[in-house]
Amino acid sequence: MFDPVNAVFCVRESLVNGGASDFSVRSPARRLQTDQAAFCGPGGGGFPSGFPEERTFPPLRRPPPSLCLIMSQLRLLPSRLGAQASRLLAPHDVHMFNWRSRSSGPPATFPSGKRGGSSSYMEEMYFAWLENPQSVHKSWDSFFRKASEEGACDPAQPRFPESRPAVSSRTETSKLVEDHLAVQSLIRAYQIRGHHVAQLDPLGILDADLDSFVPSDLITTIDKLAFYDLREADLDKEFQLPTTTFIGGSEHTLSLREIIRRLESTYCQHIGLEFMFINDVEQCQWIRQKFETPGVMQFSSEEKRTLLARLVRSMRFEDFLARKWSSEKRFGLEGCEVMIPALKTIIDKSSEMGIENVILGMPHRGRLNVLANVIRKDLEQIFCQFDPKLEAADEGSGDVKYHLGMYHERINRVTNRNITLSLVANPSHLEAVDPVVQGKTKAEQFYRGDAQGKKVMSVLVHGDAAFAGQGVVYETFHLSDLPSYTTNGTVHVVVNNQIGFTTDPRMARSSPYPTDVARVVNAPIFHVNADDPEAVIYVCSVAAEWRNTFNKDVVVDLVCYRRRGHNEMDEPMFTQPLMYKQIHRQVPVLKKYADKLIAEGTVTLQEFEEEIAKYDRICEEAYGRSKDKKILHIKHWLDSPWPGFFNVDGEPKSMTCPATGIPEDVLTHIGEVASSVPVADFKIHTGLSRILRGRADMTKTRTVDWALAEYMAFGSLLKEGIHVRLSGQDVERGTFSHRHHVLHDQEVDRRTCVPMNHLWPDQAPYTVCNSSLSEYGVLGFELGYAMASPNALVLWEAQFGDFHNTAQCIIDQFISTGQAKWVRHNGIVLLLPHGMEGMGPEHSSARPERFLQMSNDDSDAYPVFTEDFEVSQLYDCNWIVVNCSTPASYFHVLRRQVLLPFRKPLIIFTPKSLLRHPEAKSSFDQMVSGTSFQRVIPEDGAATQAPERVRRLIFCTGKVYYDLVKERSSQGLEEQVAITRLEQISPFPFDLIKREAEKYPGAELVWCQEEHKNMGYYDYISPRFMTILGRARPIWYVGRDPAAAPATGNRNTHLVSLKKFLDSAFNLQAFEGKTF
Ligand SMILES: Cc1ncc(C[n+]2csc(CCOP(=O)(O)OP(=O)(O)O)c2C)c(N)n1
Ligand SMILES: [Mg+2]
Repeated sequence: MFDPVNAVFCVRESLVNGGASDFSVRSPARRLQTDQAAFCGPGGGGFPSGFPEERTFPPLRRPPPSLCLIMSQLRLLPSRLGAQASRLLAPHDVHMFNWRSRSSGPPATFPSGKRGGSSSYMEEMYFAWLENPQSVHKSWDSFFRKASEEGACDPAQPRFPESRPAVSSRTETSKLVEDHLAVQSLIRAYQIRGHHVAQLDPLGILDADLDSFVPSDLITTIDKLAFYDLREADLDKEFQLPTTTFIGGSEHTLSLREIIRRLESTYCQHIGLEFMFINDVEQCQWIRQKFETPGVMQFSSEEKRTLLARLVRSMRFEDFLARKWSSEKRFGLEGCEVMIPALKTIIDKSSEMGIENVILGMPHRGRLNVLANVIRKDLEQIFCQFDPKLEAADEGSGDVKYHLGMYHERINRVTNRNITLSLVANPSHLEAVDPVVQGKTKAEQFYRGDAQGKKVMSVLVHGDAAFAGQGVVYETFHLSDLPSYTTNGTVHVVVNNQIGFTTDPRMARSSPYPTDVARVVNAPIFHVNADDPEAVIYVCSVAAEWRNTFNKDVVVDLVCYRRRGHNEMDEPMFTQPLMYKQIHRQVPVLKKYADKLIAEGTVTLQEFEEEIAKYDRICEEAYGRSKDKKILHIKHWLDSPWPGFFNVDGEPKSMTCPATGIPEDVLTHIGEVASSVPVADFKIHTGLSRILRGRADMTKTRTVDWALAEYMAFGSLLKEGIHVRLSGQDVERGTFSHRHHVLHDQEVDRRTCVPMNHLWPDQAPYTVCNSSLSEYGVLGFELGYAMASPNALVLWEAQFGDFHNTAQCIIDQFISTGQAKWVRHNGIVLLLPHGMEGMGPEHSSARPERFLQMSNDDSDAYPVFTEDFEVSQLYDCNWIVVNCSTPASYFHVLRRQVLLPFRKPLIIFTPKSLLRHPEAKSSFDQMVSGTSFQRVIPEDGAATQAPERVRRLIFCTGKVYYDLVKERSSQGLEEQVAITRLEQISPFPFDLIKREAEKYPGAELVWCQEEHKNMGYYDYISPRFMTILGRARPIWYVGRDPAAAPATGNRNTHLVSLKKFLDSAFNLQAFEGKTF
């Protein structure tokens, strides 16, 4: 059945949107021109020639002139609404326009038969009516009947009568249409802009959107009706409701008065909805239905009592801590106590919808409360954290209590289903944990085969200032819909206490709301006044339902306040005097809600008091037990346990460094697959065919280059059931076009093949994924991914090594320190292309000095060389730093990473020119069973024949080795100068360095590096050499002079400085007479 009011709305919308109505299937810009001509232009127009639909479009028929007139009036409406209306409508409409022009068909909610072409809609209905007046809605019937009588038109007549209809009836008809149109746009105005006037601030002093401007198209006073050319007298007229609203419930018409009342109550009370920018009409409809339908926010008394009980816990927990430890920092939740029931609702609803595992990330505010009342960590363990006398039982330096993580499996009491909750430990650095949580969530989904995110989901809690201010939030949002990074939707909860430490939101952000960043991914944003617990709970329930229906992000903005200072020691009146005067007057939400429930008879005062007493008792008892504790176990705060990986005491099951070589037939098989296209009818680029032929040749001759060595490391681990994931910018091909892990069919669009996944039928899966152009977000993500399981090799590759510094926070706060702070192992691998190759100050240095400076092995302690020195050194270190000089070395260190009985982050400085260097090849002999990673590769040439006659022993690492060898050969110094490579720089191979130095007792010891002296490795190796040599022999420096920039931008300068330090390296008189 057609519906005239909606038809009018369609026409109106198409005009306002520049033709881009929700249900158009044609190019909107064109439609505006062509359809107008078709209706009213002198020759009937139609589509311009060449327009694809030209051939199929039916011959033009004309509606009667009275309808033509109405339609042309409708087109003029935006200009009549005035510039202000156009301005207000513009941003959204432009959005719609863009979307529609890309759309391929009408959205499901509007069947094309019903809503086919918007601006010709009235015309379509007219012809439908002509054919059968019963086929259209009765209002259309009477409308056309009247118009026909007035216009006395007969569409079968080719000529229209000259006479115009009577002015008065024409005006009446136009007015009817215009009033309906006005009501449509009024409804739409509320849907788009109602949130601007919603009462979101519990304090009633700030507008949540930082703007007191009231949109002129919201009926906040009766005179605003004039905006729509409506009058007070129209308030009691009935209007047809469009299908784009649900305010009518089962009613199809409502009086204007009731329409406004219902819109006000949906959009302008304690909930402010931002969703009309979403490009998917079905999703918009879903939200409209959830919030507009009358009576949706009704709670049973059982639900209200549960909510009250949860508020009691939230509030009394903070009160208890405040009573017991009044001068301790805890970043209490007071002012946003509702966050606890809010999170619990999200979890309950998600559990109801099938979620079994929720991974949370959150900052300081209210964290202890979440641990106690959401994750349900034992209260006594929380209270122990307040006892300064307790001794730490675990290794590591630990962390403050409001950064620790947690993992808990339990029964969800509402749904009676199992649920696993984990809160990821995080540093003080706000929002840094966001991508880490997403990575862990993705991994958990991957291991469970939960590709759609139906079992595992993430929840991120944010502060208002941090959410708006920290760029990593944006980076994380941009991962949310990428196939290899999506977690299929996250529920974001913002604790919007309208302050960031001492900074007012008006100084902290330029966007109206702190949540605007979420708009980039079309996430709906639900603002809610945190002093209305029922509104909060409803919003959270819808948010969880949204996530689990559409698998997209959603934001809940809890607009609240902060009752105390930034922490419990702070005086907020210094900087926010007026705000805090109001806060001191503010009745706590628990009291307000309890009063309400008592007044309405849902609970009695006595029941309420008993609930409080019960929880206070629970706290007191736990406090009593906590006082008996003598030892603090950080292991109790682990967010990602790895069952079965360690022994029952949490120690490695062995302390051996396994051999990393593999059988030759495995090497050969991987080499063959790496040089093939394992699927039929797949045409690869000819250049790539050449590369694959090269790999085949290498395999036949039992050699590998860098890329093939990497292939063999990954492939062999996959064979052993180890999942491998390589992520980073352009990693699939490799920045230097050497890897080619994804083959692209040259003739079929988007047809690809990953030969690594065709190695063995029962192998583990390999994921290689080009990331978004982010380092902070993506490295954080991969770190989180690596956190989920020890049985995976997870690698992040920087495009060039120096780009890692935009992810410095992840490196400093998580990777280098994670285990010390949170007793959590992580085996992430960073591949950082590094090397001075005349490419300028950027792209040259991966800044090895920074990683080495953060290595925790003691430069001054002479080590005890136990039998397991190599492995125990690895166990004790905070990370491993290597610079491999051969493909075999790279192969072994990758394999060792997974075969070790514990996990440590591994930093690998990877080469650029060595990728194709003819000398940088390894033989299968260096990779077969029985071989293993060599931390140091000693000199094996002529110098070893008579070591006592060697004049100089040069130690180096990485690519400079090849420059040194070439120079030595050109100077014919092979017998006088030995060259030894450090493949593992940290932990420092004291034992092997000692052995090497002792092998050449008469040699001068030189450290040679291509980096500038204040960079690279020198500052790290120098004191360690001193320690191991007992300060008896100097270690001389050869390399580039100190500098501010890591490399010169001038190629000639680069070559001159290279020559200069190579000359010094082989000038055997260079250090004569010098003291150290
Ligand atoms: C990246 C980063 N910069 C600065 C800080 C210092 N800092 C700690 S809390 C805070 C204010 C946070 O405000 P908001 O995000 O609104 O959270 P709230 O404390 O209000 O809950 C600041 C600036 C930090 N922890 N992290
Ligand atoms: Mg804040």
